[in-house]
Amino acid sequence: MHPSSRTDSVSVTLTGSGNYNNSKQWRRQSCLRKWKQLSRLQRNLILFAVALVLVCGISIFPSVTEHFRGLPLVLKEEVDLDVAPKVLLEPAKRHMPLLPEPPSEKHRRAGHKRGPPGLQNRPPKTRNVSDTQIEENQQQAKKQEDDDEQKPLVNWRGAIIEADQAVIEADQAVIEADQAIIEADKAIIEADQATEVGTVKDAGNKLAAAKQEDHSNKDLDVSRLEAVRDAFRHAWKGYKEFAWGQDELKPISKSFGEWFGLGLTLIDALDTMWILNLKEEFEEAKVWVSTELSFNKNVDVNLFESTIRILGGLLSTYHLTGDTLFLDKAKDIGTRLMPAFNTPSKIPYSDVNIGKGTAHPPRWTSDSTVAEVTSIQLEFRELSRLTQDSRYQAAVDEIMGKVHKLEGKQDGLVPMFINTNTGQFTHLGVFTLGARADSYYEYLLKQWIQGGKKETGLLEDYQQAIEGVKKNLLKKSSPSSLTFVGELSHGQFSPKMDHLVCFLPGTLALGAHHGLPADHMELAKQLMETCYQMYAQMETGLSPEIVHFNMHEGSIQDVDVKLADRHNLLRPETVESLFYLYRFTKDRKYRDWGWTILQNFNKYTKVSTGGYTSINNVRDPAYPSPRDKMESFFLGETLKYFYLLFSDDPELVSLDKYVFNTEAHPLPIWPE
Ligand code: DMJ
Repeated sequence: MHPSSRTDSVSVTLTGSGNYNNSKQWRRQSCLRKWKQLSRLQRNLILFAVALVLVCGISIFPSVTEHFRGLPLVLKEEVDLDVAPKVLLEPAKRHMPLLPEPPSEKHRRAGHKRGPPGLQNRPPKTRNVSDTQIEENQQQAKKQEDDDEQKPLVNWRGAIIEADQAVIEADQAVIEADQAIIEADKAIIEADQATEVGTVKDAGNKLAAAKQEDHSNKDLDVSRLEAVRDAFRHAWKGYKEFAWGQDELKPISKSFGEWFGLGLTLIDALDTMWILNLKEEFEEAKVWVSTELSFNKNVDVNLFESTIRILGGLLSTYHLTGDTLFLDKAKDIGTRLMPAFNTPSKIPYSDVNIGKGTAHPPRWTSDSTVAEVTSIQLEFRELSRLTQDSRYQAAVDEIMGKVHKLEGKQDGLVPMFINTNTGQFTHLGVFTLGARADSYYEYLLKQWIQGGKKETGLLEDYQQAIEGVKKNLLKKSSPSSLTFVGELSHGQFSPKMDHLVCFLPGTLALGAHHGLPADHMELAKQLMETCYQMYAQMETGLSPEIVHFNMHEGSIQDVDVKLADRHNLLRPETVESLFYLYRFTKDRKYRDWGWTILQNFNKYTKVSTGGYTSINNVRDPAYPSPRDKMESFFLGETLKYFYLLFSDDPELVSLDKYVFNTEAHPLPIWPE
């Protein structure tokens, strides 16, 4: 039976033919008509099939919906990224786990969260997907992170972006700072280059200025040197004209004074002429020495004065010229002076008759002056060295040995008198660096230098004495606080200072030059200033013989000068010290000070007809009151030190080869 089989088949025709009407009502009536035409079995089969489809559809619905639910998010994100990159998206939504994480794992992660909050919002690992899926998810997440890192302005990671931004900004700042440093470096280099150029220019300018100054200083120094030579010529003119071969010129009266009758000024001035290169004058003086000078005379001479001026002058002239005439004469006078040492104590008498060969103390006393008996050593020691006759040196060394051990010193300071019979100090308790003691200190140092710095007893005595000066005699004046060297009389301090004390700055500086403590040089500078002020504060600009310093607060000026002390004898000590200070410091102020002093000598002591004169009153420029006497040391010392002060040649009597005696006659430092 074939029709039943056709009836059991389901034939569903969904589309009609003929007049096609696609309205909703026509479609509803058509479907109903066809449903009614079906058999009961067909209808049940169709209902069953529909029910089956519904059941299946419901069972697979979640995975399908989830599948289709995830896809658009990614697409949306991609769209969002492209279109609206700054839109904030929740990190948790982006990496929403397909299944919730087990609480234990979640807790474990939370306990190990590190870093800023944004960094802690990392997607938890999924547990309900395969490893591939996890990997894919991780790769996708990483890719996204990488992408995001490529696009730092995508700020879904909020703080991280901000942190990154901060890092970027910081990096940027570092870069900018680096750039700034580079710029600054460039600027510095440019500035350096500019400075170098400037420095070179500056240095050039300075060099030019220095050269200019050097030139003008040289011109100045040359003219000052020439001024000293002029001064000497003028002094020599008066001496030659009115006092030739005599001891001293009396320039006002155009005559001469005799002391020893030995041509004192001429001999004292010999080495000065040599040093000043006054050849003509030197030659004529030499002729006189050669033809006229005789020590075979029945005259009393002062041991000290004739030693330092005559013996010293002849020895130094011999060294400078090499002419044995002067050595022979030196040996002659030295030998004639030796009787002075024949005393009970071996402390020499002050006076010797060089013709008779007898000696004696001054008529009124048996004392000698300490400075006199201790300031003849350089000359007699040198005479022994030159003649190989030790008697000269032995005589003067014996004095030093005795004085070294004598009682009566105070902190190395010595009294002013020593008895030729007992060999003891007398007039104890009075201490000065001025008259009668001054060159004792000077010769302690200079003998030590002369002998090659080996005689440590001399050095010890010198250093102890300087400490004694500091302790007992140094004070400050008012109002200018000048350091000065006063005197001590039985424990009583007196602010009295002789111009003679102004040898001390030079001697202190010399000691420092030869290795003694630097504070000696400091003291030398302070005292140098004081000695200059002794000139500068006077109306004539010339120092008196003695000053008294004011120590009371509120004093108007630092120095007072007693009527009896207002004279100036053309003494050298301040100029001598200026020479040492300039040699060792090269401070031009010392030259300028010297120049001022020389000008004032020219102004107030120069005698128009020839020569210079001592004056009675340094406080009266209108009438300084000439004394009518030119001391031999003005030519022997004062003018020589002026010349050496203004000379730029350190080899012109090098202080490393020579030591000046107390009359400015240079004697050689003994070779080893
Ligand atoms: C010079 O004869 C010597 O310098 C001596 O040491 C002190 N007196 C005069 C100069 O003033």
